[in-house]
Amino acid sequence: MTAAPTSTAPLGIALIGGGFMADVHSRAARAAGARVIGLTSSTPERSRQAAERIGAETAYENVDALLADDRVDVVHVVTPNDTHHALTVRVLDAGKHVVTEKPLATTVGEAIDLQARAKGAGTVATVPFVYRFHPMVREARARVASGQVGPLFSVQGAYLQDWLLGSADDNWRVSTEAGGASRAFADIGSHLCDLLEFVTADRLVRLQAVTRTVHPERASTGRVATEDLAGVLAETASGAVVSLLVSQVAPGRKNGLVLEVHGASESLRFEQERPEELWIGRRTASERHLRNTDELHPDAARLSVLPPGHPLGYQDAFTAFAADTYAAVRGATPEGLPVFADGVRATRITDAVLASARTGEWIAL
Ligand code: SOE
Repeated sequence: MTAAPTSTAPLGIALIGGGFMADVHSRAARAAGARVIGLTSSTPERSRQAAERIGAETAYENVDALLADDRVDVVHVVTPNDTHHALTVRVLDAGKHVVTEKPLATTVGEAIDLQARAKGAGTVATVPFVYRFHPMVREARARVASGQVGPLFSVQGAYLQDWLLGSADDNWRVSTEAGGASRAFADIGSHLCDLLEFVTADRLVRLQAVTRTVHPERASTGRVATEDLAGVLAETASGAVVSLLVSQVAPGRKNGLVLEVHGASESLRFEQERPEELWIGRRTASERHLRNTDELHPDAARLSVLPPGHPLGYQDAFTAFAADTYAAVRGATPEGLPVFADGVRATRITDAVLASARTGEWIAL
């Protein structure tokens, strides 16, 4: 069991990985009060460049050097998906707390293995399903929990991007070797399903899916086996009917995550590109509910760290996630912290989507 730090000195964090997400994680870590000690990337040269870019104190030669540094309490693993399992095992073996990017692993078995190892190590082990940390998501969740929305009839969700629209667009995520068997669904469908289950406190129990690879060849990957888009029909434990669309080839959509739930009394709609709003649909009078600290449920108010009219966004959600991870390292139990069990859940849903797309069958979860 890794002991919680007793001093109130800032926690030391380090990153494995030097891409875009290293920037996002390091900004969040600093804003959450941690000290960004160092970083290591795929080569010593890249480690130096990335450490300089994010302003980390140390560029480690390799992962061993990072793990040997006693100043590091928490390691953020922000590397390509195929490396998550092996690197996270090493972090846990070194007795450090860990944040591993989603997907937690590229197979359900490896994700379960990490969950078991984290439990054995007694460390805090979290996965950045950060959209949970928008105050208006917490507001939606509280409204469902309080019964204001009523029994759920249906849920409609989408997560649409266009950064892989053309066959010339490419990225390591496209390759099965680096990204895993699923791409669009593992990368962003996982966020959507996590948010759906988080907001509704309902579980997907069975699903049917269709996937498409619209570009069978891409510039540097060559032959592509991972999906560009997925359509999912599902049912929840409470009997709600769910329809989801996930695509990385939807022109004009940048990071368009939308979740709309329909209950017997109210509908709720959250759009991650307009995170300061929650649409509350009623048969008589619908409203655009803006973040307003006086009116929010307590869990939403807790995350509402700027006064109304001073917009919070993606990076703030990341900061709140980091702050709650570090609070857990210090022994707290923050509400709604996404842990490795949630990472395992996402890999199971992704697996079911691929299995259904392959067989045409409904898959039970
Ligand atoms: C790219 O699709 C990406 O950066 C995802 O990997 C993130 O999880 C998502 O939050 C934004 O889009």
